[in-house]
Amino acid sequence: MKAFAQTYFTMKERDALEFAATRLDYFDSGAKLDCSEIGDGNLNYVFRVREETTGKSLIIKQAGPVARISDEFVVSTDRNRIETEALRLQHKLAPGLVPEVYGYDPVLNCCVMEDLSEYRIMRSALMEYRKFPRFADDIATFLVRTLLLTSDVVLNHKEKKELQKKFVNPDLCEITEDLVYTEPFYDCPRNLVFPPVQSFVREQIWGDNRLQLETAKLKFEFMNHSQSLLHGDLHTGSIFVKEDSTKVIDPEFAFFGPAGYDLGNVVAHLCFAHAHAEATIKDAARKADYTSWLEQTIGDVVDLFSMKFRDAWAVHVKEPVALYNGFAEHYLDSIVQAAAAAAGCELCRRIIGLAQVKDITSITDTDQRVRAEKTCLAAGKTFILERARFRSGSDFAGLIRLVRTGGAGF
Ligand code: SR1
Ligand code: MG
Repeated sequence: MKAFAQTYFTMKERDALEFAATRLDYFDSGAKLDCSEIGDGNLNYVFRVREETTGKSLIIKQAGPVARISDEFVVSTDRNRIETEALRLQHKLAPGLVPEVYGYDPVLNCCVMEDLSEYRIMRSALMEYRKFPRFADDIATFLVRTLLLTSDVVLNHKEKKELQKKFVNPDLCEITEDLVYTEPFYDCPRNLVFPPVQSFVREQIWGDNRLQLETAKLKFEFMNHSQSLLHGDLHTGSIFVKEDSTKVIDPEFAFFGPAGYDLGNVVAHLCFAHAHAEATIKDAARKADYTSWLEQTIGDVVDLFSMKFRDAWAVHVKEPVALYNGFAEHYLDSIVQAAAAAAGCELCRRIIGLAQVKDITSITDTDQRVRAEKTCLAAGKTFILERARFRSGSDFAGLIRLVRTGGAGF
């Protein structure tokens, strides 16, 4: 890619268009292009540049110096380099499951990549009660390949440490340490608690020292367990879906952390979709059908992850001590338990903390929203406190069923 600017500036639509027209060898010279900013995430600017006549298009994603959600978050624009490198590596490890990167500009901190306009953001599609039959299998493949193949049980230990250097991501890790592991578990001024659940939160979450202690342990686990290269923010807004295809986007939070974190995030956001469906589908049969599909999908994601993980272990793990009898099971069990804990923290933080999810905030009926929020918090708390008992897909799906029917003791 040719250099565009000597110094960084945040692009507007016309700049992104000029960048695409003059600095990329993607469109024919003289092509009539249009550009729109389509980003709806918390952090970055996303431009789609399209040639009207041919329909050829691409995406330019630029990191701004502060987060879009709030300029309280001053975040290094180097996160775009991290995202680009993560996408390139994930593309190699899990072909077909991430967009193709066309280029990266180190001055403007922007990444040029494949446009996935024919896909939908999974969160919005789930909020319209769509089903995606390939999803569980695809995401399990993505998780196993990106997590196992970047870990010390597969990589040469020095190569892994070299790789780790590229993914030191202090600013975005700090966001997770604060927003996921710290603020939701005390009465932090930055929290956004829906007033009708305030007393429940105060009693069940902030008033529970046992829960706080476990979240402290999990925070240090997140910071100190450099097991695998994580996506780091694998919610349903970071996943594009079609009936027959899945693409994972947005790995700017990538760093070496505990492998269960990504799996737990996927589970948590399927739980939000479940809570949304429970609250908003009026017809009982339709509701039962869709929530059962989500429960089945939660279970399948976990079970397919475990199955594919064991298969990939047999092929890729060469480290002699990892081949001792019983070690593979110990390793996998601890990832699944960590996933339960991560799902729990994510469920609590999206209800209590600053960065919330539309699945819940869009519920207009107050009683239904209160019920949805309490369900997520109750499930989240159980995932954290009882993480050691979560092993199979049915353990995960079973908790959601139990909490929904009021059988979890809250
Ligand atoms: C300040 S960023 C808030 C949240 O948005 C991102 O997608 C991450 O989930 C982060 O926690
Ligand atoms: Mg993101």
